[in-house]
Amino acid sequence: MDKKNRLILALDVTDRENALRIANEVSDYVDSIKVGYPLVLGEGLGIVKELVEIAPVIADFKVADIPNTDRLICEHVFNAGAAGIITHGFTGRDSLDSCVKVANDFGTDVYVVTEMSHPGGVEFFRPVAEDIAKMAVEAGASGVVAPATRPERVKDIRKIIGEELSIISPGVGAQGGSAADVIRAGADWVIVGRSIYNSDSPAEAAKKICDEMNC
Ligand code: O7M
Repeated sequence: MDKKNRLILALDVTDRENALRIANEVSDYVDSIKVGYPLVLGEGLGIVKELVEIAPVIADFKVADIPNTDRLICEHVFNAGAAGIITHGFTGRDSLDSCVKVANDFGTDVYVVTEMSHPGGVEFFRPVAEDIAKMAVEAGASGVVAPATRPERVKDIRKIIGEELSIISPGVGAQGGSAADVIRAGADWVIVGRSIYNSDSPAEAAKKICDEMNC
């Protein structure tokens, strides 16, 4: 993903019309659009094919299954035109390897969730987040997902993964995190949903976040 705006839109609206309107309005300010279950369950995987005409798409299916099922999910998503996929890591190295192999075949990216941004994200993830980050490096993932709500954890995870992998970081705005703080802590991109798509002017909201990050 080209690092121009450092902003990834989390497009968690559920209908095609709003999705395409918002994506078009913010396209100058985002490097990628993250699409997950809310929109794909609402409109089908075909929405990815439409959105890739506007910006590169990261498919957030938090893939977490046995290697064969993970492979099938990744193949579907990349055949639809997604440039990247988000996977869990707690399912183990063989499952992650399966996703990375498909991504390498397509020339696309895999991002692995380390610790989640919501309060419950510390309950089970905290003790294993750093091991998952190490595994992401060893498996050849493109990057990891780490919480903008806890910039100190982004710093910890950056130390583990080094400079080669990217950190994409959700939790800015609606969840209380600051874009500038988490970029300073070592994130490459912030992922922002509600603060943009619920705004009366998604473009202005996206521009404001970009300005905060000096991009
Ligand atoms: O800005 P928001 O809070 O409206 O949206 C944040 C988006 O990031 C939303 O799509 C979440 O599903 C996602 N997300 C988190 O909020 N926290 C996490 O720990 C991980 C993700 C995510 O994108 O995982 C890949």
